[in-house]
Amino acid sequence: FLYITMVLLTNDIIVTPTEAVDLNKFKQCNDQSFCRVNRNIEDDPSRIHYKIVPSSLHIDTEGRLQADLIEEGLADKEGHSDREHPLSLEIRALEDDTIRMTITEKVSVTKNKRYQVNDVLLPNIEYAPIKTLHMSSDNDATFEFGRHSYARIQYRPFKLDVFVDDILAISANERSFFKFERTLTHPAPDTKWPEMFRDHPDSRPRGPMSVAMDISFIGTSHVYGIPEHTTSLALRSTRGNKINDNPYRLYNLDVFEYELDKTTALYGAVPLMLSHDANKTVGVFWLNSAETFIDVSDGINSKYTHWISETGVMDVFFLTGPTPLKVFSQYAALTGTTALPQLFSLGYHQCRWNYVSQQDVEEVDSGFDDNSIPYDVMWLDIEHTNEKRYFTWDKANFGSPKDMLAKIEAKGRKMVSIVDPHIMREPSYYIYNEAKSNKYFVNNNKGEEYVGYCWPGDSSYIDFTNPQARDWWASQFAYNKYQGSTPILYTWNDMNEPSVFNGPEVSMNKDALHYGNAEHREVHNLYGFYQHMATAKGLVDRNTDKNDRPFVLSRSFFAGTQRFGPIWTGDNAAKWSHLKAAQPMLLSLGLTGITFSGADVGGFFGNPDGELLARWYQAGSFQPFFRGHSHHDTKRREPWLFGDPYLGIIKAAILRRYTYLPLWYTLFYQNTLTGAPTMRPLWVEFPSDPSLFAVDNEFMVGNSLLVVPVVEQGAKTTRVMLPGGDTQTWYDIDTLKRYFACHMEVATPLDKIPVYQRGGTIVPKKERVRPSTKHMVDDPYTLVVALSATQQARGELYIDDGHSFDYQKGQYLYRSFVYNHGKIQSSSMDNSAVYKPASTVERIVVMGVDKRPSSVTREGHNLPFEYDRTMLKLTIDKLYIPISSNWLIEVE
Ligand code: NBV
Repeated sequence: FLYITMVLLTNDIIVTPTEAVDLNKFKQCNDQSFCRVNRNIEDDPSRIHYKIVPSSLHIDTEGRLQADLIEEGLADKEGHSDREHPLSLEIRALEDDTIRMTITEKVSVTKNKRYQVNDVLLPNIEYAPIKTLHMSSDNDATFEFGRHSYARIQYRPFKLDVFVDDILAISANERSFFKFERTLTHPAPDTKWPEMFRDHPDSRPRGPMSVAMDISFIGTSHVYGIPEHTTSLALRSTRGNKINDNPYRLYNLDVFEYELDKTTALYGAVPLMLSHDANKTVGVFWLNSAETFIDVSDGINSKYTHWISETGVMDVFFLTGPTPLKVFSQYAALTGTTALPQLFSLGYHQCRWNYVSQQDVEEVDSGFDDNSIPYDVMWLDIEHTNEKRYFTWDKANFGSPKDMLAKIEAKGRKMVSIVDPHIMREPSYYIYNEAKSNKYFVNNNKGEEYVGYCWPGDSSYIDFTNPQARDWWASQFAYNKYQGSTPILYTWNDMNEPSVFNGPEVSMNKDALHYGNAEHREVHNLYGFYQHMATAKGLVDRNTDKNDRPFVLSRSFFAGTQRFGPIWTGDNAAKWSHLKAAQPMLLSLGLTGITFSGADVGGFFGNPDGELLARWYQAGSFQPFFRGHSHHDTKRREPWLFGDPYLGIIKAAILRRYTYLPLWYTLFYQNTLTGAPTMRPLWVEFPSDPSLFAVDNEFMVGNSLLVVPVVEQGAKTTRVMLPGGDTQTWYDIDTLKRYFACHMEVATPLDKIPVYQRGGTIVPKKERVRPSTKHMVDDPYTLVVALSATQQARGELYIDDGHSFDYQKGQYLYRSFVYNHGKIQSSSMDNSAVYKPASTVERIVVMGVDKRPSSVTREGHNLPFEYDRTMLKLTIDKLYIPISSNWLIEVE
């Protein structure tokens, strides 16, 4: 017994090798005056109310609504005291049922203008002029926008109500929490301005400049989004709860050993919140890159939220849905959709900190072949460099990178190397030198090169907010610059919050200075976004034909990051709780545009046992970005190191991922058209069922697969809920057994992850086992038809060359498959698509066929088929019909 206890204890110690995150290292709302003054506004009876100056309200020649906003008690005319220049309010309508409200100072009293986020919004946003303003009473005016919405502006106190289909959906400043700390023009900074956190001073030379407002979502009890946090998908209240009385924080940080179920900040930030109820889905996008806190609480028949940003202009978008899919496309119209990934990047990625030498790389690579496990990408972490000088190689262990890359390429695979934003301050390092002489580094508050401590020791940080610095950075990926790189080497940007080991909260001082004299506090949440942007550009530009889609994984992110590449959820741990937390985290990211995301499979810190690792592969294989990764202190965990039964289970999970790649690729293409996430909460697919609104232990892949990851240790059974009305059918993808919507307890031995295909869908698959995606290009397709109760189903398939931009010139194929009462038809969804792949439809499997067909024919010819009476399964095999052709098969 004693022995067992000791083993358990030791194991425990190995699983959690270091102390959990020290929350004292990180700020809370109360540690900063900007958050405190705003958050306490609720209890302040003397708080200032704002009003619109009615005579100033007008629509300008471009259809923008404009007005002056002043504090209550001031005269309704301009020319009051200095301190109180009016604020200017502007509201614009967009083409797509969205309005944008911007509030800023009418007169800039200092030479530093308030920061307005650039480059996050797409450059070609289409505005639709607001035509008329109805003065409905002497205290408000209304205007219509979009197809089904209108807004009402109340003058006194100022309030904006947004109506969808005549129902009040969003109310801004309903509770009068609006606050706009005017830029002050003291001759010298006020003594109250500088603030201290632990031993880190923040000089705050520009004084208090916060912007804040309350926003109520009416008629709903569920809000979502604002990643990155480790809480549930449906956001919980942050007020009136003694234990969790901390607002959600958006401030990109490198949090060592992060904790679960916390509203504290993590690596990335997307200030987009969605609300959903059985009648509507709407969204609010708060475009601000400074530190932001968001309180969520329960209002009367509504969800209250309170948004507080440290500085910047107030720039808010109201997205009026009214369906989940409409909100996704409205948000995509603002910040863009996911860059279409290369097919290889949807395969399996093998990473570790570190694969230590070329030989190590070769051995791990061969291990996959020896075990007949496919994989696509081998990753190199920081140790591959010459002492953390990025863009260089460690001579001793990676002396001939081109040979190594050539061997990987010969296998049809790719590699990724890490390139962090901190640069070793060493004059003989060419990157440092060039950046220094071009003045491409961030400066400290005295205007000298900012120095922080990171992996290379004393480091300086590229100022990616500077467009010239970005171009210069991009040019470093040219093959003649990045010696040893070849076209199959792609990139990983880590530590780009940015992480500064000796900085406040392990990040950069807020009074550091960027391009255009912007303070770090203004641009903090954009730092990684801009590095990601510059790196992706570099990977495109390095090829003379600029025709290879980039692949860059970033840890830090912001709204719009989806245009540059995937992100992952950083340093999780090999714990069951972290496996569980991955689902809500990835679902939240998907709802806010960043659908190409994943969590380190196996957990980064600590050692998973075979069971946890196997369960993690099963879950990860149904998540968008699928990469195994581990910390250098952990034991090696390549799939074959665990023996039976784990190897077989992990292998089956990876193989299954590869069979579903046609579905994943199609979903990513569809995201480029619609913005809809590939991995979705159930409520997106079943929007009128309130019992699903908080579900985050199950998720959907597109509209077809329902996945129930097993996240409990030793789970012999798992609770499964199959949603939909009484007639909704579901098919277990392993047994093909048909179920109707229900709750049930499913046996989950280690080789079983419950996954169901929804009746009414057709899923394209490729079923040959190959070493990597490159070998699958011409492989034939299987169409898996899951019939609805009314004997119908439909699905789509997108194909292109998998790697170039030629699809933008028509080199693709978008097919539709429809099954309708025995007729299966394939047709083109898009006649401008001209791609002609060599692959064919080999097999059609139809699930839910109630009786044996008497015949199956194509163009009058009989086709052989098999029918399985117990499984209600019809198989039409060996068809080999070119995937690009139109056809009709009849089942009678
Ligand atoms: O580069 C080393 C690691 C990397 O493996 C990990 O994925 C990143 O999230 N990196 C963080 C820095 C050190 C973490 C303790």
